[in-house]
Amino acid sequence: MKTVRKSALAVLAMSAMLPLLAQASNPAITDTLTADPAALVDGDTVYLYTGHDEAKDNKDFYRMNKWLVFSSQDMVHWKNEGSPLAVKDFKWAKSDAWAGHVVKKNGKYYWYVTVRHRDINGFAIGVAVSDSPTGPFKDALGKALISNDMTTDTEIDWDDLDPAVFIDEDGQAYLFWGNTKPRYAKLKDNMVELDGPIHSLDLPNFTEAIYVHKHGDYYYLTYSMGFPEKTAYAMSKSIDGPWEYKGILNELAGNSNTNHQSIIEFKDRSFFIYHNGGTPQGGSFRRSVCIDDLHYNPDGTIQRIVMTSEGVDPVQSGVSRETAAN
Ligand code: FUB
Repeated sequence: MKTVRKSALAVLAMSAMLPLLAQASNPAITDTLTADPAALVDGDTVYLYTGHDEAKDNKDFYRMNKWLVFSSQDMVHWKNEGSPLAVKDFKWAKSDAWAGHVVKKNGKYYWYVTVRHRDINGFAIGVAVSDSPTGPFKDALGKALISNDMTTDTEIDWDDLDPAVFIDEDGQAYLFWGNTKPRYAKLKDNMVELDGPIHSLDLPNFTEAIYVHKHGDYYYLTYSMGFPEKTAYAMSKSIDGPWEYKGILNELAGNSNTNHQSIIEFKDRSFFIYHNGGTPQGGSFRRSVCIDDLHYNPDGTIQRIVMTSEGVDPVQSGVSRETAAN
């Protein structure tokens, strides 16, 4: 009897500890399909902005009409904040809510997105703005920020996609984007106008999903390489380059032929956020966001990502995976 009571108490004690020991898994979000992650650290919260795959199966193509937002304080528990932005919010856009990126500047949140233009052939980049990280967002310009007729040096009409904005320590913002040809331009302080010419970059086997971040003394430029895509990276001491190619950062993302990354630092840890087709019936057009740890070497290079099923340990709980196992 005593033993039974002791075991019951042990079970009770264990279940009381469960929230503390909560462990992530990959994919990190499983209640809906999420692709093309872009994360923003804002105080104690990480906001995760994603696309939403609606393809019925993986013989289909991308069916994407809106974007989603999730929030977390520990990188493990994600609150679904709904969909505060859709293609229909851009009157000049026709379809295709492809990859986007959100940054905060002067207390406002700017969401740069890929859409197909209604009147100008090809893909385009729009920008929406909000006073809150979870919206509502509204078209900040009433027209495209970048349209395909502004970049006429490729033969494809999908070269203007996957916007990513980097804001340097001096407050200067840069818009990066492109497919097959990586490009960047300065943004004015109002965040909705280019400030100067569009520059091209030279990156080996560049496909898309360009993303720029800074850590220590280095700028890092990550991007999808080849097809199916691996994530590669380059480093520089200056935002204007030259960029030194450093190799593969992430291997093929399982059964997804695209690979799209976001890299953040949150509470002294670094995270690599990407997508694969890891949910049941998942695949290249039914993708899901995953999160794994990212580690720098002492010389500033980045260790190759280890994609895991277990995901990351929670931030802030004070209970690491190792402690929990003991
Ligand atoms: O989600 C549609 C497209 O697939 C994105 O724009 C690319 O980055 C790739 O992930």
